[in-house]
Amino acid sequence: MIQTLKEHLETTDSELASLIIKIGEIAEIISAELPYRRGKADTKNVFGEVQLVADKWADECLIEELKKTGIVKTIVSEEHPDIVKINEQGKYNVTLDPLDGSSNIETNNSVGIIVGIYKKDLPTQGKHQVAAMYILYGPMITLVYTARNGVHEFLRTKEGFILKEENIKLPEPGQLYGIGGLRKEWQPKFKEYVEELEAKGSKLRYGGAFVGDFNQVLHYGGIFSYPALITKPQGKLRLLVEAFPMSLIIEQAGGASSNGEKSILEIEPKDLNQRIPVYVGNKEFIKKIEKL
Ligand code: AFP
Repeated sequence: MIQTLKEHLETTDSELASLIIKIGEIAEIISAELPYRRGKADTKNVFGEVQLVADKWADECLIEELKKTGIVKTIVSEEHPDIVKINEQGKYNVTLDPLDGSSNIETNNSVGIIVGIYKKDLPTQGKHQVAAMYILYGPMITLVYTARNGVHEFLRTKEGFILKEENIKLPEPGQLYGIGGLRKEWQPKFKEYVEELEAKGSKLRYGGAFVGDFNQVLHYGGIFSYPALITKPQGKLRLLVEAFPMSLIIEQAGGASSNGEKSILEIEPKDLNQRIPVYVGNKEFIKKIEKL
């Protein structure tokens, strides 16, 4: 029998459920607009990256729509240098990567939205998230969420988001690896680790959008990493808007997250725009990384 996202969220706090449902609805609006918003904007984001019209628009759309809910207090977005204050009375603080992997738009490869939801004020450790989710625009639109009750995946259909897979657990043994950054920039020990994976028959799958690459690991098992690089020891991914939500999801799916030393969820953020080396996947893969 078909189960909708709303039905699945019936036992979750009603305001949190409405927020997750709302984000799913906004994601559909954004997806429908992507063909018309592909160009480059004449601005850079806080990380000095040229923004696309789509990035900026997705960000504005999410913020405007979330304002209307009345339950969002603040938002930390990849597109804003500071915390965006929404409603002092709001109950939730939200982190947004409004269009993850946006450089994939031009080639029509995967992009998506990554969201973390907190009751605590931001910035705080990822372990305080009450929920995390992502929406993946691939051949289909899927929504993956955890409200700390396991990881569940929904598929966008004419009936709305319907349950595709409940309580996803990372398959054992993990099959894939997807690693960002130039190979010549990887730390020597990490390079050896990857060569070992290759020798054991792990398959490379890398698409250049965290949402898409992560989703493959969730379904096939293995490891996704944007590692510490020789010239960029903090890697590329953003702690608050990218690493924290995905770390909660992977840990809820029975996997592990690490910055090379400990669970990413335990890291105390020093600033909103901090980057972090990311290693997420099956526990046994991540344990080995921590031993390097
Ligand atoms: P964009 O949003 O600029 O496309 O960056 C995407 C991203 O932050 C993350 O989604 C990917 O995992 C990573 O960067 C890809 O980086 P490379 O282009 O260096 O592979």
